[in-house]
Amino acid sequence: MNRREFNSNLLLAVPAAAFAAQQPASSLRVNGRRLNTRLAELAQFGKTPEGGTHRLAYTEADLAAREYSMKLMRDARLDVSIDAAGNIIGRRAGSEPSLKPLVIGSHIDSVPEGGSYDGQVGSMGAIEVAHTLADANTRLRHPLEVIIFQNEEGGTVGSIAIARGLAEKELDLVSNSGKTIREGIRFIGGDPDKLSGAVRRKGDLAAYVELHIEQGGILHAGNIDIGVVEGIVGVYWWEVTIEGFANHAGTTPMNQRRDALLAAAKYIDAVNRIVTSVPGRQVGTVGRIQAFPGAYNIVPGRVLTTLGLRDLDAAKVRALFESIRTETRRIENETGTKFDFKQVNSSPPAPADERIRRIIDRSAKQLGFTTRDLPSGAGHDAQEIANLCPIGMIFVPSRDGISHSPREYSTPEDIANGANVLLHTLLALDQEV
Ligand code: HGY
Ligand code: MN
Ligand code: MN
Repeated sequence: MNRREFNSNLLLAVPAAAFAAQQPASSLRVNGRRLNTRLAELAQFGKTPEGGTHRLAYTEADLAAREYSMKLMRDARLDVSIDAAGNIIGRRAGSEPSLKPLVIGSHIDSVPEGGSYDGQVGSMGAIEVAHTLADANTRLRHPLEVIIFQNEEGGTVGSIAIARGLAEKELDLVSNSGKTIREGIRFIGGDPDKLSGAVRRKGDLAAYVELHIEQGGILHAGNIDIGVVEGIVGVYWWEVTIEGFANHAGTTPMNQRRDALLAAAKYIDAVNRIVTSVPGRQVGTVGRIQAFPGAYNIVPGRVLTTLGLRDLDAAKVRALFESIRTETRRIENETGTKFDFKQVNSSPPAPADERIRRIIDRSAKQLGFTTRDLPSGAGHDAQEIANLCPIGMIFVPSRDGISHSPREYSTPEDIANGANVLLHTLLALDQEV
């Protein structure tokens, strides 16, 4: 007996009254075929030979995918606009205009050489929910907003712009596309000189719910349909510059070198050693490294690299960073180099709202799905929007827990399940907040 048969047999055994409570309040369901067809079409923008997606924010592929998504929003009878920060916003009025909007959405930009589901499932799923409501002529009490946040993979840039505003120094940061954030915002139709117009205040939104792939292996390994997210880890990034001294690789004795790449090797090992030295689920990653001048016959005089730290506990991240910094000071003395850390992203951890978690869990079970509570080891726009209103996240399984890879995959059935849970969570929130 498979999971679906087990669930349907289980429901037959439930007494009538309890059975009624088990049933979804509405018979509405998303159009799974339409949703998965659109995901396949979206994947064409920046498709890689390996079958993944390389659609960096602020590139031509991103622009084309944005145009495609705005067309789908219009087909779903949403009023579409782009805010000053370049976020795409689809709106539909509610029957009670005095209420604050219920917001759903995600992102469609990808990491370099990434997959076709991260962010995309939540963005297309949100549009599908809006389209299903329009097809059924179901108007919510609350206004509805579907938001596709810009440049989530560059550090939740679009949702920071909405939740707390972008500082001048952040606008000068260079994104994966090579454009500065300021140039990128202009490239996608925003106006970096009017960013205050994109900022929302606490209380401006009633609630935000994001559908997303798990990007980890808990649901797939446990054969569980839906993940109910407990909270999202804090995500902290630094650009790390290591200054040594470039010199002749043949005539410079080994004990007279200031080798920046040797210092980097000791640094990378230290990050792993320090992060794994304390119990818990914290993670530390060095994701990129470049050595200069970069020739066989020159001792590397300069290294550009990175540091990424994550945990549900911000204090633990601070402590880990201090330990790493102390260790790099020792490496400086040992190698005659100098380390500089420039923080480029700081997204604090965000707990999901208890009541929204219960509504997600109830909606999923009423639809006959199995559920499990779990934290998010990935960062999301939801953790920025948590500064404005209560948030919740719905996960669907990622095959073998693979993500940020062309091998990222979720089944069409799981994707449709997640969109149905998003639909029913939205309908319940519309009645309960
Ligand atoms: O990096 C992350 O966790 C997210 O996928 N942007
Ligand atoms: Mn994502
Ligand atoms: Mn991602």
